[in-house]
Amino acid sequence: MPEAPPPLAAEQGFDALVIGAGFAGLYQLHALRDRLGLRVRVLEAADGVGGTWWWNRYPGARCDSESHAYAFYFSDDLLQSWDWSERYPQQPEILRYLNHVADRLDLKRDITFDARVTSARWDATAALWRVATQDGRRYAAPFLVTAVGCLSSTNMPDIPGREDFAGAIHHTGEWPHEGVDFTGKRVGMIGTGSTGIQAAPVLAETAAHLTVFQRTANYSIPARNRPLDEDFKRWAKDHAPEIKQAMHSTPNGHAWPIGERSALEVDAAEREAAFRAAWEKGGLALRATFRDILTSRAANDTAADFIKARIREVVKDPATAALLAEIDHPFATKRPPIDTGYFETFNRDTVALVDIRADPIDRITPTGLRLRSGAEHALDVIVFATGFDAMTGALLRMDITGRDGLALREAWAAGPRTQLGLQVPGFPNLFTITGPGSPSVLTNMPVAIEQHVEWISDCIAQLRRTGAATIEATEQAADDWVAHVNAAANATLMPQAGHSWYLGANVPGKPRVFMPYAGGMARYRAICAEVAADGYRGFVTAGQAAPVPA
Ligand code: NA7
Repeated sequence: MPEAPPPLAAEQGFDALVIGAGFAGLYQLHALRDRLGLRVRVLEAADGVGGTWWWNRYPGARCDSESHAYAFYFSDDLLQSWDWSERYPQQPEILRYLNHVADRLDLKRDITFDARVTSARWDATAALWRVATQDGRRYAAPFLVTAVGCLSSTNMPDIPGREDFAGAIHHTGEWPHEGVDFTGKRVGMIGTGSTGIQAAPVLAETAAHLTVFQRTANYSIPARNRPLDEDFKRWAKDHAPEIKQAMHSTPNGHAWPIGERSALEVDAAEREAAFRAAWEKGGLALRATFRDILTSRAANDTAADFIKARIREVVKDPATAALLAEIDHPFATKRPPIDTGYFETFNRDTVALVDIRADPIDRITPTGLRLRSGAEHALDVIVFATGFDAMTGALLRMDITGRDGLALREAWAAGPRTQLGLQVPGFPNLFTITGPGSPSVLTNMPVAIEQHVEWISDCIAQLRRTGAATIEATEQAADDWVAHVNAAANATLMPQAGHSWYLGANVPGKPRVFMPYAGGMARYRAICAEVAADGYRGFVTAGQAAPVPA
């Protein structure tokens, strides 16, 4: 006879449940607990805080936002009590920062670690979300906030033969905590997105040989990373209010403005000088050199041609250079990587580039990878830098069910539908931080996260003041917002990158819908504020909870 399953622990009740303890979950816990006085529990799958930065420990993992901007700005104490060491922070430093935040705000006592959420169901009678975790524990609360990140559900391509491989296979997004020793190993890396572009130079330093398997050639701009000097650190602390103000005024939440001129209104020499200056300075600001790089194909071509010329200049072998520079989409229409020595890496004798667009991977064999042509690549380790089931993957794998048994998977069968990326019709009191339909991945993430956390917290505070039990986005509002998100994307060149994860195109079978809001963070912030000021237009409130004094 099969053994009886262990009895489920008694359900624990809270005012709000938050899923995830990265940037978003930590701030959401602080905002609801310490400002609103709610009883909050955070459920986190990992055994520590950090979210994305807990999982992504691959060699070279680094943030593409500048460190002084990649931080919480809601608390002067946090800003003044932390020093970043480099222009672009490495993963271990960001993880230390998030632990510093959690300790400074005394957050860990309200986080349950090793608690992967496996289901969340709306109980309409009790007006409660009932949430279960993998270990069989159960929780309930009127409000459920997902803080699961946009890039947290790994995309592992279904290449046959994985189980036959005699060596080791690792995905960059689930990297072993003890690290991987590549010394003397023949390494194959699949994927040339931001991750592969960061990892390749570091892998090449220790591996006996590195083969990069490229399906789509990619632009990349030098990061020009460097240690920060004391003067800069002091300046950033002293000017925190101005930096915050600047980040809030730009479309992408970075502190630099978008150029006012068109790339086409200056002559070739002036344009070249502007691109050259941005290239030498390093970082993502190159795409802001001129105002129309993301909106005019002709303007974009000038930036694309500039970068392709740099690739051909750096890479010595003409065939390799041609393959790296044969980029099929406009610049910055896929997430533009920044790098430390990526193209230079291909000048090493021990590094090879293989074009798997022309000759796709057929299967993994016991000794390596075989391509469709029959070519064999002998490998000891395969690194999948193949990205994520972005924006919706982590939400859909949690088995969320709303009103009348509606599964989120069903509601989003044709692609995500949200009001402002914050709520989904049919799912009362569920809030999705940096959800699809919000600017999220098109911005400097902490800026987007702070705005969402504050909007959600204000909304919950307002409900408690009025005594309403639930809030839910209307179908009409979601339809209107999806139309607006599409229009905003179509006003840019971004939908032209047909294989980008912004469109869900990297995951076989995923609906092709442009998911993030491309209308800009500043405009989005204004829309969200207007919606709230207009009595939460596009949402309905219902029911009667006991009003709570403000
Ligand atoms: P990305 O940007 O999605 O890049 C994944 C890479 O892996 C990209 O080059 C893909 O090629 C390639 N890929 C994906 N699936 C396959 C298969 N089946 N075969 C071959 N190659 C494949 O993920 P990253 O982790 O680099 O970056 C994610 C974000 O994290 C990044 O944008 C930052 O915001 C941080 P493709 O282009 O699809 O042809």
